[in-house]
Amino acid sequence: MQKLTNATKGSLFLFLLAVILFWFKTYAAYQIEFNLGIDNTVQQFLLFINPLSSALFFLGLALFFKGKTQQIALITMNFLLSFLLYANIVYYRFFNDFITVPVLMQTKTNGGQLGDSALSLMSSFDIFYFTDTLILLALVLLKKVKPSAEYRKKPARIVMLVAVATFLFNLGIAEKDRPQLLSRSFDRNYLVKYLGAYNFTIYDIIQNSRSASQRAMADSSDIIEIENYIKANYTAPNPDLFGKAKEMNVIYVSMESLQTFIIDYQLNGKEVTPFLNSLANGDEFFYFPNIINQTGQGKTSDAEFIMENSLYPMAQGSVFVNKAQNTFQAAPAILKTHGYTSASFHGNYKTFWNRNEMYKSFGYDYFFDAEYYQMTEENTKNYGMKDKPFFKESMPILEGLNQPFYTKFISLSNHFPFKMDEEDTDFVPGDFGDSVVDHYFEAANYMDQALEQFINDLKASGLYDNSVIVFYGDHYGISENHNEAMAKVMGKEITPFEYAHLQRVPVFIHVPGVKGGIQEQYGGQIDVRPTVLHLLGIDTKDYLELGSDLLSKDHRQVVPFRDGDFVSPKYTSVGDHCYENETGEIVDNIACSTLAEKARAELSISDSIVNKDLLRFYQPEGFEKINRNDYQYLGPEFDLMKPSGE
Ligand code: GP9
Ligand code: MN
Repeated sequence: MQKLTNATKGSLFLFLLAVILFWFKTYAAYQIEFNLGIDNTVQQFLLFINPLSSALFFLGLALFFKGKTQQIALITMNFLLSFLLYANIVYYRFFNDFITVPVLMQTKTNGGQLGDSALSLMSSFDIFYFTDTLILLALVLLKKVKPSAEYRKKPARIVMLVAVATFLFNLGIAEKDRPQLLSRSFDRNYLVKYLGAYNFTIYDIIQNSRSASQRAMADSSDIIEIENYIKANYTAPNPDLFGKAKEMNVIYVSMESLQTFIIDYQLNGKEVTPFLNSLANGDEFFYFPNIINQTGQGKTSDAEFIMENSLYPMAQGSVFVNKAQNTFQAAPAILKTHGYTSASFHGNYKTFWNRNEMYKSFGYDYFFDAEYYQMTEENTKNYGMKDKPFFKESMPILEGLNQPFYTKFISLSNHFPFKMDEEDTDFVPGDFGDSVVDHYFEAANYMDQALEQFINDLKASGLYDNSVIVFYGDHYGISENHNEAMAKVMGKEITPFEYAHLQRVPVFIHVPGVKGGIQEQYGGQIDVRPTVLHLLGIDTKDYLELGSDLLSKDHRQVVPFRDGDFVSPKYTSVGDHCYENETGEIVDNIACSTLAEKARAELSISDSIVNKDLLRFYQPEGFEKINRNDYQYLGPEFDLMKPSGE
């Protein structure tokens, strides 16, 4: 320290002052402006320390200069960061969301819209967010701190090292509290909460530039081969069922974490899902017990993507998060040209899984998110609304929609770690020595009751008789970490073959006036869209999709998982092994090899479409292109549709 000249001390003083003021200001902004949903003390702690690494890093860059330039660099950097923070604050006041690169790219819509009201979103108190810049400026202008005459590398480098170490420390704790935070990147709120508003911006810039370069290298010739493949593999509809639900409403329900093994399962002699069992064994619904989930890291959002686009999700990350700006020809958009109104209902906030951006590309007219529901303490658990109040409060909104409508309800209660509030269940949990598995039964039982309540309400409203209703499990609820307990549940060892078959998710389809029943054919979530569109009398031959109608006699039964494994009626391929379904025994790989090639080809075609944004080069006949700018989900106060009770 003694070696440092006074001038260096002065510049370090100014730097440290800048860091501390900036740090505390950012923390204050988090508390005052953003609703980040802090659940525990680890998150509280992370929120507090997360501005530090970026403050040290960015403001520290100034230390690589000397003299006046150093002071100017410090103040400029401080101003730029403050401006970024403030821009986020103003944007958040209106959109309840953070600024992302795509948002900046489409200033015409978001920015333009914000432009009109930006002034009304600002207040004189906001000068607070620039006080540190002003203090630094005053100190320099009044010559209270002298500029450092010489450039000293050492302190600058130490500061950079400390910044990186602080960031890694921050990231380490965040990953522990929320595994796969960066790779799954499920919600901007979470990234800001764990890593900070500035680090989030950097992360967002990196993600977007990666995505943009893939897209830029593609051109319209890339679509030709794909179109040929898909059209050659088209599955013609079943003529007996085609158009049986013409012009009827569509109601999808995403059943959180529901796996097929639970259907007809009895725990201590008691059915876990008596209502769904009655549907599975009755004739009002088609019941498909052999549909596998094809989701990847995007979980619920991947399931939504597959169901509505009949394409595969991404191998890594969530397509909802990474490709929301792409051109899609999703079910709501297809049905729009047939006069349908579309809406998604979900008792969680709209930024989760970037739904509010992706739904624009899908052409959703409405998105009824948490803001439309009574998110009281007793109504919510974990990510949001409990299923019973969720469906209850959704009913009046649903009844208010123009018909025919295409709707989707995303349930939440049966979510990891599954434990229910006492007042919501009297179902006795399992006793398999694994809390997650044990509580899965009570949560699934609660969801079953909520679905029964929903169907009863649909019957009472008359909608049951003119709506196609699709229930689907979104993805597994119990991961392989719980194989030991699951072996007890299933009464057999969970081999890789058994685990692959545990990836089955139940699919139910009700078509008014059509007799249902059990449909044993193998299929994937990818096959549901062509099945439903054909029931509605819309031929899918012009769409670039990879699914095949489950109810057609030509239905294709080689069903790829996202990782390239697959299930087919005779063989199942997992990793390097080929299993015979009948025995569950490993057989020679030759049996699987042709099928494996097919599975891989389909995945790679889908990956090309998604990664290179190829649908922008393809115009299906009669389809009206979606313009994302026509859609905004601004919440009840901006919508014509009012939330229930108003
Ligand atoms: C959150 C809900 C759950 O909105 O969809 O997401 P998940 O963790 O299942 O992907
Ligand atoms: Mn889910």
